[in-house]
Amino acid sequence: MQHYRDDFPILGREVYHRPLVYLDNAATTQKPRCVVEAMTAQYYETNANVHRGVHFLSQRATDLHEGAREAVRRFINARSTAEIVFTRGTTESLNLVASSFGEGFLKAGDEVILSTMEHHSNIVPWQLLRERKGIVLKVIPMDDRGVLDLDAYRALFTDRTRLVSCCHVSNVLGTINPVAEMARIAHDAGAYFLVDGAQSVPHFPVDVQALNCDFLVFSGHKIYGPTGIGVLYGKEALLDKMPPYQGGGEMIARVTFERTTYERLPFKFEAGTPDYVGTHGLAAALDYVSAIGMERIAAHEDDLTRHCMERLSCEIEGIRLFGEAPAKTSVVAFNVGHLHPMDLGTLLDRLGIAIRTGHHCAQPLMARCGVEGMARASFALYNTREEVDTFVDALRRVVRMF
Ligand code: C6P
Repeated sequence: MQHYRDDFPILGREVYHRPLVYLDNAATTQKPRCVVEAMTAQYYETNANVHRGVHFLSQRATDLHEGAREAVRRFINARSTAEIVFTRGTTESLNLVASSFGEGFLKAGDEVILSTMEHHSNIVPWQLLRERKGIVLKVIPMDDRGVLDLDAYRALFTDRTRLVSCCHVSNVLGTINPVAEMARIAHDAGAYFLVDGAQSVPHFPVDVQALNCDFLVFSGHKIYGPTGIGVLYGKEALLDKMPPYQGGGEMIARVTFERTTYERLPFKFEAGTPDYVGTHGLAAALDYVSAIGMERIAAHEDDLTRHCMERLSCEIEGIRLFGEAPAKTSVVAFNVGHLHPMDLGTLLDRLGIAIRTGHHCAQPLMARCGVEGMARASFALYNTREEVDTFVDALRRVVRMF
């Protein structure tokens, strides 16, 4: 995968006079030239608001925007573009479902199941709903390796369970949850299943029909696309029954002061001018990774993850790795002895190595692991074994300083 590095200009830069080793890809990925150029070209050559004008530029911009929707549909193998709603990102997609599904489908006492390893974005919107509607939240426990307890999961269902909302891959542990099986269990119990794909869609092929999930959410910026654009996939029959999320232009069929009727899917959920340059950039990113092949990307990142975990566990005295599930990818979280992860991150940064430290927006998971924070290295298609080696060597050096 080495030669793809040239597609990412930022990887050639230095920080503190050292070559950049960027290992914070779970937070956001770097952008290939083709994505930036597609967006620049749109601003320079095809900028006009979409779905609104009869003029040439508006028609052309609309074609690009709707073409991007088709690119997303193809990428996750949805049945129809009516099932692809553009949002600002995973967080907004989750808020949309909590708000709209919550409004249309949930009553006081109804239950939503989450897991111990959820990102705050898949916890707080449900808590806000709990405050508004009096729903009940239940949590799937996990073992010390970071594997969800499926027996305990089965036991959580009651006749009030309406929805399970669970990450496909944990942004901290890297655990790949068996969401197809979990969705089947939810469906057998008469509940819907939402997959938070923020950390899976960028790393391996995700097929919504194969998973048979009811919703899937992800962010463009974690899959080499621009910031500020994301996706909500929802089964058409379900989205169709859900009330609008926000009101405004674009989502209406007809407005009078007495009554408003709503547009068909997916536009019912897309109030206001969409980020049509962002969608075009996202489509360029999806084309880019598709041309490389998601299976190849997955194999490469698995190799980096294994190599990193092996070297860390053999060579760093006092290391504690978080997340040792058999099915795991792309993320390696750790602490070393009593060293503060922030100190590790700061000293590694001085050596040119970018990792993330802190609670990773998963404080309940930190509590489960008995820590306040962790250090985390996370990989993308352009990372190399040499970079992993540079990181481990630098960490050895840093640890020796204490
Ligand atoms: N995790 C991380 O460094 P947004 O911010 O909306 O693009 O994505 C939110 C989100 C939701 N679910 C999961 C599993 C995630 O990993 C994230 C984002 C980043 O781990 C930023 S906190």
